[in-house]
Amino acid sequence: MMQTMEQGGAMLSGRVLRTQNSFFYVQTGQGVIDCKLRGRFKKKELICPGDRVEIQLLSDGTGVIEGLLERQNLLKRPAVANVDQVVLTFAAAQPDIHPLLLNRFLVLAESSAIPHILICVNKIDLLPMEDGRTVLSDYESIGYPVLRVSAEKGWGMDELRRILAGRTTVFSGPSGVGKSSLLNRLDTSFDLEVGRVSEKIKRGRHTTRLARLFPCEGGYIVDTPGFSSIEMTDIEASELVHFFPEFASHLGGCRFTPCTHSHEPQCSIKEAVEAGELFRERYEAYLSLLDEIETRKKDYS
Ligand SMILES: Nc1nc2c(ncn2[C@@H]2O[C@H](COP(=O)(O)OP(=O)(O)OP(=O)(O)O)[C@@H](O)[C@H]2O)c(=O)[nH]1
Ligand SMILES: [Mg+2]
Ligand SMILES: [Zn+2]
Repeated sequence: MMQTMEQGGAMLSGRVLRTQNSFFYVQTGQGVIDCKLRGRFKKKELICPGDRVEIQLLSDGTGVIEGLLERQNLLKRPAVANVDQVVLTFAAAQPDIHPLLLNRFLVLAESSAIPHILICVNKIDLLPMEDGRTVLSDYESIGYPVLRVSAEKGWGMDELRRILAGRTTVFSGPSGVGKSSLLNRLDTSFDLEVGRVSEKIKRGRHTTRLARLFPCEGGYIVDTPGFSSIEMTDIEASELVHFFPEFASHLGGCRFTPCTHSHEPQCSIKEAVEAGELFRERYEAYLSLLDEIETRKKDYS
């Protein structure tokens, strides 16, 4: 028994940086090791970037993933495990910010139990100075930190670096907003491919294809492919309101229970919107997403 155990190489723990076909690139204390999966994993578990794993080192320098450590959380689109913070990246222009899309990304991050959610507005160089300072200030007032940066000019990079220190940070957002450009600006050795925004439709070209972790500032930053839409597939209508954190203090006073805060009279959420205590753009996003979830339910029943 002892002998068979000793035949295997050393066990190491590490972090999955990226996956490609059946290979997993794992950062360990001994560098990045190309790993395959032990057969028993193949069906049951899907290992994704960000996962913490145990690997066995083989004599040829490659490894085999033997164990998957428990996840703190999982961001679903794109799949990244053990995320400390999400930086939802949008562009001040080219492409313009679509409030509903921004809110979809916010709800997705809230529903994935990511501890810190920030908004980053890139391409601030495309706006007149005064507008640049206030873009998305409404979101700041409800508690989401907003960073206003320019990858092209290098503006805001020191602040970004401070935020990244020691954490695993996912940059997500639509295609063409400059996620890869920002990462390149933080560390030129990443040398990530950057795409042009189409002149005609003002959209990105989906240049980045896979989520990938890069060591940075004592933590990791994750470049991800841009999404033009995110479906609310795993969210129930009744829980949606809880993913709008600033609505919480206005809950509990509705006449009807349950209340969907849409068509019901004497609804404390609607009253707060009318009184200007809740921001209408957020409430409208809530209604759109609620409608989408309810329609989806009808489709399947
Ligand atoms: N004016 C301006 N353009 C920028 C800035 N940052 C990025 N760009 C341009 O925006 C375009 C898209 O940049 P990418 O970094 O490929 O965008 P992305 O978010 O990684 O896009 P996907 O990988 O497709 O999701 C490129 O033409 C960049 O040069 C900026 O700060 N200012
Ligand atoms: Mg990219
Ligand atoms: Zn209500």
